[in-house]
Amino acid sequence: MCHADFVSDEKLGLVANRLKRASRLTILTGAGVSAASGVPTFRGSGGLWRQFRAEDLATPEAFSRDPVLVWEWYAWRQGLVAAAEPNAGHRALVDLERLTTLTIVTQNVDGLHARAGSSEPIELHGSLWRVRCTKCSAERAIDSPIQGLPTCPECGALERPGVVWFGESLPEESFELAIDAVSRAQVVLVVGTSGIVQPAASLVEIGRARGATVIEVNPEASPGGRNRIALAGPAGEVLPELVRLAARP
Ligand code: BV8
Ligand code: ZN
Repeated sequence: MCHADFVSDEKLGLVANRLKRASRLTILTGAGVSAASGVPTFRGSGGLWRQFRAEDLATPEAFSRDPVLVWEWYAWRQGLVAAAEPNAGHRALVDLERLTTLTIVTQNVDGLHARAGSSEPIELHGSLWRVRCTKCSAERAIDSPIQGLPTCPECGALERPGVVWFGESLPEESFELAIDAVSRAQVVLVVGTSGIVQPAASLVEIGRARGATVIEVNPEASPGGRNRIALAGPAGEVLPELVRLAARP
């Protein structure tokens, strides 16, 4: 029984069977899958930092104008995520990986899918846990929040967060892999995204155009809207229930 009783058992059962029958499943996640871990979403109530919106700071212009302020924002987020744990929604996707062939395509930069144990999530927008040199592009992984302004160990120039900012192109290889994953999927499961940010949001339509069934897990999913099966509940509750039902013999 879905504790929060957001979605009827009958509907969950139908969707779980659909997931079970899919020989290929692609899961597109956004900030909502990390909400239960205490990581604020971008456009939800807790998404603001001081008086700034993500679109104000996550841009090359903001960084060249005030790298200290932008690095303070990213260090704050790195601290939040470092103190967070993957939640039941992330863990359910790890369990689901044992039941069927799936690919996770995430817009999130928090690294929580990988920390939960999902294999090779495609990180469309990069990661909080990578930094890149603004001069020689040398990239390195970090495992704790940045203090002050980081400099490149290779050439000494200023490093930037290893994420994709607004106005920047997505890593070509990642986006190609994501297009391939939705194009070959029988089911595209969309979890915790407002579908505002492009080109990530277009992946759902690409999947549907190739014949995939689209299922959405989101408290704000509109049952009748956008021709998809809507499970209007929180990922941390709906996904574990779905996987429990799909795992039944
Ligand atoms: C590109 C990394 C062009 C950084 C992010 C004008 C100028 C330039 C570009 C544009 C423009 N107008 C539009 C664009 C395109 C732009 C864009 O889409 N803008 C939006 C704002 C309209 N896109 C870009 O700029 C992209 N690049 O277009 O390049 C180009 C082309 C050719 C050559 C050169 C350039 C780059 C976009 C990537 C931006 N980077 N992140 C960082 O994180 O700091 S995007 C950022 O938003 C995050 O990655 C985040 O994941 C993503 C999407 O947000 P969501 O994940 O959906 O989160 P949101 O808060 O919106 O929604 C949360 C959802 O969860 C809600 O629906 C809520 O109901 C639900 N929820 C809440 N709780 C739960 C839940 N669901 C389930 N369970 C719960 N418990
Ligand atoms: Zn360098």
